Amino acid sequence: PQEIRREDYKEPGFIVEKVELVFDLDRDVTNVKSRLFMAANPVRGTGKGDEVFLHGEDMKLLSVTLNEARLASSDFTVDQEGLRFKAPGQNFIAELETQISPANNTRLEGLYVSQSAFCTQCEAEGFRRITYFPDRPDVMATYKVTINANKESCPVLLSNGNLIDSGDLDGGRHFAVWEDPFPKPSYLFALVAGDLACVEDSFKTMSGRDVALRIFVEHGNEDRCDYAMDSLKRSMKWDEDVYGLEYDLDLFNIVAVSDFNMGAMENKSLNVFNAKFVLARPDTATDGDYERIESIVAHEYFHNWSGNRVTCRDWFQLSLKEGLTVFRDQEFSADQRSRPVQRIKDVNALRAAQFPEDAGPLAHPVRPDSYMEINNFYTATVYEKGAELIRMMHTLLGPDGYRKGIDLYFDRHDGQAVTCDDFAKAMEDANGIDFSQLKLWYSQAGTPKLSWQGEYDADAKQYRLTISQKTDPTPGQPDKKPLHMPISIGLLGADGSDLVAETVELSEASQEFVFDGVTEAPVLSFNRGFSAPVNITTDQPDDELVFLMGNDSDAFNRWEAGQKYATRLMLSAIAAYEANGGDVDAAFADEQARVDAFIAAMRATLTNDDLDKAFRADALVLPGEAFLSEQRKPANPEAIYQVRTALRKRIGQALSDDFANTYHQNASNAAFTPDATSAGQRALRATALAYLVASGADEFADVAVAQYGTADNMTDQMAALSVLNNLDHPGRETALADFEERFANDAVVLDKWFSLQAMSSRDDTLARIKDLMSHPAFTMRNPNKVRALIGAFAMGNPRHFHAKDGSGYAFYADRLIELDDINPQVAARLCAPLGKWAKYDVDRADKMKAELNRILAKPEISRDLYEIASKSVA
Ligand code: HT7
Ligand code: ZN
Repeated sequence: PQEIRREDYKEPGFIVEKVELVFDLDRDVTNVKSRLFMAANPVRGTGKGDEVFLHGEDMKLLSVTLNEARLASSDFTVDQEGLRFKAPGQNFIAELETQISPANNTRLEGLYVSQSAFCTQCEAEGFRRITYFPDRPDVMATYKVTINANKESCPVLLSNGNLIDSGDLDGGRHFAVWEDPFPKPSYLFALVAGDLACVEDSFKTMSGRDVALRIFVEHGNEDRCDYAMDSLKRSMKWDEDVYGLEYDLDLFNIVAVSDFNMGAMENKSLNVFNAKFVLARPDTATDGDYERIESIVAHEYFHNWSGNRVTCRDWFQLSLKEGLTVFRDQEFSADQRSRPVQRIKDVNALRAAQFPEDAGPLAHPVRPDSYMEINNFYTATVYEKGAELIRMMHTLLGPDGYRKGIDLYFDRHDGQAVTCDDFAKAMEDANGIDFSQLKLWYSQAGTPKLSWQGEYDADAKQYRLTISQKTDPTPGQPDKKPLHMPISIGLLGADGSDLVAETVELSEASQEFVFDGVTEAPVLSFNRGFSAPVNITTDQPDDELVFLMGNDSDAFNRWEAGQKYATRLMLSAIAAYEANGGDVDAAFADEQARVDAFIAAMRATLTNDDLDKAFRADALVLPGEAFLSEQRKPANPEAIYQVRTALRKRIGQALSDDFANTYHQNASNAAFTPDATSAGQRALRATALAYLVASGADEFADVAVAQYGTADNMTDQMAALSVLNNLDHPGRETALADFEERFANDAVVLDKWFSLQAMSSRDDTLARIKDLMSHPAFTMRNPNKVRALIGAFAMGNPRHFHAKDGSGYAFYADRLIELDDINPQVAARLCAPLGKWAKYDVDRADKMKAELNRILAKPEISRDLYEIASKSVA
């Protein structure tokens, strides 16, 4: 497959001003007629006789008509990429008639069938599977869409914009006509048709307009839409309050579908969602689910401005809309819930997905320079690191300067398709500053490593801080430049108060900052709030970390200090475990004093009632196995698992009374509400239960069994089931069987059951997964099922995925090969875990590479999977 390069960007030769589409919907043969009002592009100087190119893939082309004259087959050419003909003039009307087969569309790109409903997914390049069109985001047109369908099976007919006509047709069919007044790129087109239930509400905008809000779901799910609807209304209000941005149509629709490649899609006024990010009822959804629904509903809604009103010039600019919109949804969640807890969650996600990506074979800049398949670039780097870049702008400019920049960006570019440079320029112009060095974050891949050295001069009452930065080479980028970044710091006095709290701007490879008036030797709190997305290599003494855990006024860094201490402790124990041949008790023998000090600090956090419960729950969770793997080379998954499990056991035993108190004190008889405070209480109680069970005392497994049986909400039930899941306890099978029976017909909830078993630390896990593949509810055609069972195994079960005999790798590669023929996009997204071979010992690395090569040898491998597997094996 060919690489597409950012530097080769050319304006379109011809643009489309208006599109009229007519769909005759049928599961097997859908007829699509399109009328394109086209014009030569003055910027390119094209005109009559020049070649017009329309993208198109996997369709049957029935006819091409230009200015009402049907073309003979010799007047156009069609290949695997699209259709070419000569322009009949500067302005002309092109009419195309195509046939597609939605029921056979297992890729879930373009028009497909989910359950019995028709739906579309056009980002990034799905529209070219519906009709021939210049399917690129810088071609923006208005759309008028007519949908004809069987009235009984498809009573609901939806597209973007406003409904302008509808009525009955012969033969049991009916039609609806939708018109979207806002010019949009083809990736924002959507169509949904099916027998769906509708939940309705409304929102009054800041200028007093009433907007009808509708959520469409499968019949029977109407009572699971309240939280999504409430989240939507809160998002609309927040965008008005914080960004001054108002919704621009009188209708906003959300449709939940079961088969979806990603989380959700921001099609103009017709968002399509993976059902798991809409449906929630206390007995079916956990607090984590509620939280994700809130943030994804907000994310898609925020795209109405950051993505739809102002869109991307080309797909290399994807972070223009995604980085900005992730930052917006993170801030929305921080305002709705606890700001520090939200930051911890976001940084955990960044470290779990983006830092490894930036350190591996698939590393790429926030604004990539080339791709084979754009679907492979919906990555943690484009999304999460892109959001960190916007966050740094926010920190450097302050809230007012940031808002000035945002206002200018939307004023200047409303209705346009623009670049990341245009965004940065608006920020610069509104604030009269220079972001040229900061913009390197767009183009330079890799996570910078920072080290610091502090020196206190008691006589001068001065603290000198030297910060150095270095970024390791990444594929294609051997030399890195120093980056510009804000570093928030605090200098703590012995009583724990801030002697200094400031944000400094690092821009050189090594730079000194001097703080005057520091009256005593301070403890440094570095990179507060994770102000810059970097790794820090300086080791701070244990006692300073304990001090920060108990005193830092920056809650994020209180948590961070605990994570650092725990990581350090576990890394030494892992090294000892390996050195002594796998004796976990011996591994901790030399660490007793440090373990005791750490446990005492954990106890102080657990019992500190001044701290938010959600924060305490987070602060008590040890860094995960995947994170620890990133800190070791070669990573030894068995040693990591054994040491982490042993430390949890020690903490559970040492703090057994405290955890038991916490568990009992945080029981609640009140009816479930999904608010952050109640969720924090449940999270703390779940953490206590997990440690009590980890302590190994049998009585607590019985407590978990009892909790599973009596809980009136899914959060408490899953908390119990997750701890039972790793045990050899009869209660495990009984609870799993009960869960399966209760939710046999509930796809979204049953996925939790598949995932739990895929992530179990028990030795029979892989055999169980193989059995579960023949479960009646499992199918490789549904991405949620594949992610729940197969994806969860590779990403959530490092010990078994990396089994020494290579059985985990072989099983996984078989599934990717099978999946590639069904849904290449999902197959490619799941391939990354095999690409981490360089982190492991030679034996494992060879086995992982052999599987990648086996995948690459697959006949007719997709472009999607080829790109990931070939870059990973290199
Ligand atoms: N902008 C949306 C991305 C998306 C997507 C991309 C490729 C293939 C399928 C997809 N579904 C959704 C989602 C978002 O970031 O809001
Ligand atoms: Zn998005």
